Amino acid sequence: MADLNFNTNISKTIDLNSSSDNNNLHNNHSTSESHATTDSDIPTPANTRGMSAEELNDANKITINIADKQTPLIILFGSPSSGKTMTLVRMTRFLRTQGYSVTPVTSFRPAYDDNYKQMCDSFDFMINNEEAANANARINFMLLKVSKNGNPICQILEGPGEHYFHPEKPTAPFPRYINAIINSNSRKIWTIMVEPDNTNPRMDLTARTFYANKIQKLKSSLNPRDKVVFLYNKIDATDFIISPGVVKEKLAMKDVSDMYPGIFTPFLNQIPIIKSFRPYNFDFVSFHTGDYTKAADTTLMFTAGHDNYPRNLWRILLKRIHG
Ligand SMILES: Nc1nc2c(ncn2[C@@H]2O[C@H](COP(=O)(O)OP(=O)(O)OP(=O)(O)O)[C@@H](O)[C@H]2O)c(=O)[nH]1
Ligand SMILES: [Mg+2]
Repeated sequence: MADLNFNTNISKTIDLNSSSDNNNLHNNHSTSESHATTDSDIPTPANTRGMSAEELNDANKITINIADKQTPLIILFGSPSSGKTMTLVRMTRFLRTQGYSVTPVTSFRPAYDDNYKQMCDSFDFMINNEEAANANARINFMLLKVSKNGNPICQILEGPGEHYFHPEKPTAPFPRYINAIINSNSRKIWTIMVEPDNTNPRMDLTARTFYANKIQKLKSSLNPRDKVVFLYNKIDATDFIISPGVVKEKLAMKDVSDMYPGIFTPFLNQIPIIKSFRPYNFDFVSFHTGDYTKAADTTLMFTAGHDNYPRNLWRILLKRIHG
């Protein structure tokens, strides 16, 4: 079983020319407005987000610690700007209204990660804040524990999108810590984010095709008891909504399959009778974290979306946590 506790020595030097691979496909370009200053590979105070110099230079040096190996892990897997952080924010708000406790796991990152420490201290403030950047800038690499009446239900992991899929280095392998999670014995639910074709300039058709390839590879290394949920985020940017939380699911799935060629292929159900009523062995859910409006001072303001979206997602996650 892979060990989910890593240690590393901290180097103070940052080599701006260094890169763990040379698979650059596109030149770096700016993404959606909220990420205009954070998508570069060049370390700046805005995009270091608490990682050490060595970790920034080489994601394979990243140190994480998942102490609780018994409580299932929900991994928010997605490209940069696909909405992982805001999904976490939305789920936290919703789960708290349902009597769950949602708290950061303080031991997840080493003590030198000041961003993580501050994030743990000001988590409630960030979760309830109406300025999207307050969550986006801080909540980037974290582990949450969800409990009810003191009983742990699941842990939710979010990491920087580039670690899962880097649109400009689409064939780069996963950093070491993600491989360790893949190979660990913890029960895992992979929540794979997808989004419409017009919501993320970095995810053009070429990038989406590479993303689909990456998902195919991921599937081949998953433990057979791992579960997969496809989360179609930013559903508000599509025509598939009938009413809040009620979505033309078949059309939405076909849209994903067209936009990300081959993404569902490895999940085709092979079992003869079951495959006639359940063609794929994953769950599919449409999601809307909320609405984003620019205030006069250009601050991006967040308004939570309808409760039906987190309710639907939680119902599926609970089913997979227990099943
Ligand atoms: N229209 C729409 N936009 C959304 C939605 N959720 C997120 N966004 C937009 O996507 C941006 C990025 O969301 P994040 O949650 O920060 O994305 P992320 O996956 O955490 O990105 P990284 O941390 O860079 O990997 C937000 O600032 C919003 O502008 C949604 O439901 N609908
Ligand atoms: Mg994020």
